[in-house]
Amino acid sequence: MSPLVGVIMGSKSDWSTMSHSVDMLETLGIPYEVQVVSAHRTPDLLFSYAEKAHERGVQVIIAGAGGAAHLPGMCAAKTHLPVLGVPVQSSMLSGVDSLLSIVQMPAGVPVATLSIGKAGAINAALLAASIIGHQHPEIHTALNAFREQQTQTVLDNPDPREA
Ligand code: RP5
Repeated sequence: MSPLVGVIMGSKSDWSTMSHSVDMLETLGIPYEVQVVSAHRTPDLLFSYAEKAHERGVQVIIAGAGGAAHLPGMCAAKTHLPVLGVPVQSSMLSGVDSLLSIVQMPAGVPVATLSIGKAGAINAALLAASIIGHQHPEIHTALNAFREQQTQTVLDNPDPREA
């Protein structure tokens, strides 16, 4: 099946964070593609990726980057697809640099910005499921099942002292 979600990241060093997006996409049964695409080191590749993603059937792009994180914004500038930006936790500034680089887009070129790190990567996949599920009801079904299981896990484990 052709990919519905494109997961891109600025460096292989982002994989330990962005793998959480991929894990959640797999949990929900969403076909995806994944690739390193750097805004700074491979700008031409970024432009061609963003311009051609919709031709492959991609409906949402998840873009993770750290530091001077221009990848999500530049990607959004070259596609009409929704771009979900994940700020990767950087070693020097703990990801605040990544967050601020992604979140404050000028009016006219939106990036839906998630939280820093693992939580943002997981939530990007869940948000992609919400968006794509309108055309693919089985994805909404999988998303609802995940949420029901998450709720039940909390209800079944009310004692915070137990592992
Ligand atoms: C960004 O620079 C990447 O997204 C990564 O988070 C950061 C550092 O990249 P490496 O030097 O580890 O390749 O472009």
